[in-house]
Amino acid sequence: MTVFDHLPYVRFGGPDATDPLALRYYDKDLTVLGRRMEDWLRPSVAYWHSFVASGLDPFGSPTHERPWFQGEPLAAALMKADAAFAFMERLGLPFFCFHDRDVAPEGDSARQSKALLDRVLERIEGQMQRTGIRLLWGTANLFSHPRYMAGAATNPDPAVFAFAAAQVKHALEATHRLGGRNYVLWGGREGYDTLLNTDLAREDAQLGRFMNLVVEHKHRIGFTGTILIEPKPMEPTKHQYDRDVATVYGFLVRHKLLGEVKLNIEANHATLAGHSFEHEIATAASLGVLGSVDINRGDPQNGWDTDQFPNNAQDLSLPMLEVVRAGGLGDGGFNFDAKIRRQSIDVEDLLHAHVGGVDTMARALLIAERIVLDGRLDAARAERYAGWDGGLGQRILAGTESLQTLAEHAENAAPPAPRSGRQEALENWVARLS
Ligand code: XUL
Ligand code: CO
Repeated sequence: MTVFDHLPYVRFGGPDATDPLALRYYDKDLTVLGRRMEDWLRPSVAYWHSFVASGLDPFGSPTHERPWFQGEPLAAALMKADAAFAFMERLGLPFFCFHDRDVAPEGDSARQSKALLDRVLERIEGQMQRTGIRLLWGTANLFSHPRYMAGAATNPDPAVFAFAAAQVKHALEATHRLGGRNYVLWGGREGYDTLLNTDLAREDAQLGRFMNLVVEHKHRIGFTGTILIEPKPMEPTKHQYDRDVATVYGFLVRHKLLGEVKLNIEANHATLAGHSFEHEIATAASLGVLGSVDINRGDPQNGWDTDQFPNNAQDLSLPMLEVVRAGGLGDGGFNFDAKIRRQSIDVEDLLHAHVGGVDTMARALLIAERIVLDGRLDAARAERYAGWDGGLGQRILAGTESLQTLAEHAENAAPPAPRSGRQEALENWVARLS
């Protein structure tokens, strides 16, 4: 028996359904732009937010009661695994994601922690077989334990680097064992709180070496999934090195990791960096490094990572359009890196959150489909750049023009006439299709 056993199995009921836990839009087998809806979205449950978070905040104690929050740690972890799969089975989404420390307790040594992880993996493997739920990605928690307070790979102490390396080795092998499709590195403590004690050049070199070691080990063990870095500009540290997509791209180039590592883009991390979510997705796609998405939303009035479930399909339609334009996420997916609020203390709240979240994504995908099928947005964009498709534009890009020849061209031609960007007309098209 688990605490989730009394929850109903979530079913598709269509837009007119009256059951609050029925799906209105997420119809996993519906064909959207030639692909099943589930294959576009590949939704995933985050083990940490759904089964580990307790409602604890900087001002107050845990509010969510779960039986596995107490008792002998290994027995509690096994109980948590059974409950997690009972929940996910009822929800019916295809994937989950986890940190090593979400699923298994930390032991007294790196060796003991690995043994504990292996014990729980056995249970998780059985549950995955039973339910058919797959692993989107695994990761290592390199930020909670005090040993990582000054960073993991970027720690001033190489012994901490080695400890983190051991942890990532075990978590990567665990991900491989469970058939995970990606492995994520989020550098929560890879940054600084003050420049007064920080050597930026050393820390960049350390982080670059660490990522190269991870890639080397991936190939050594035959893991065919994708290594992903998750950008975030700040929180928990004042400044994090993986600030945003463009910054991480520079890091990949600098450390010769291009082609080996892609990005996991999170909505609320994009907004923390002062970008829109769609900007980060479009930037990653244009640079060829779009990997996966952590889906959530921030609060427009708060400047921190509130990790709320998405609930506004119109807001999400432009990020979704960028995913569709990129041809989808490949082996990636949309992982709900989102948590229920501290006052949401009934287990039903967790189901409502995911049902609303996945329906919002489905609605956003349907809006993106309408925009693509309508075609006016793409046509307007193509027309805007049409000059670059022939004559002068092609010669410039091919490198056959010089400042000298361009000056001659400009001096002999009539000055170019400004043309409207038509922003309001385009915004109206999108709004009318939403
Ligand atoms: C933290 C965050 C993490 C990563 C995985 O802001 O997003 O949960 O997704 O470590
Ligand atoms: Co995340």
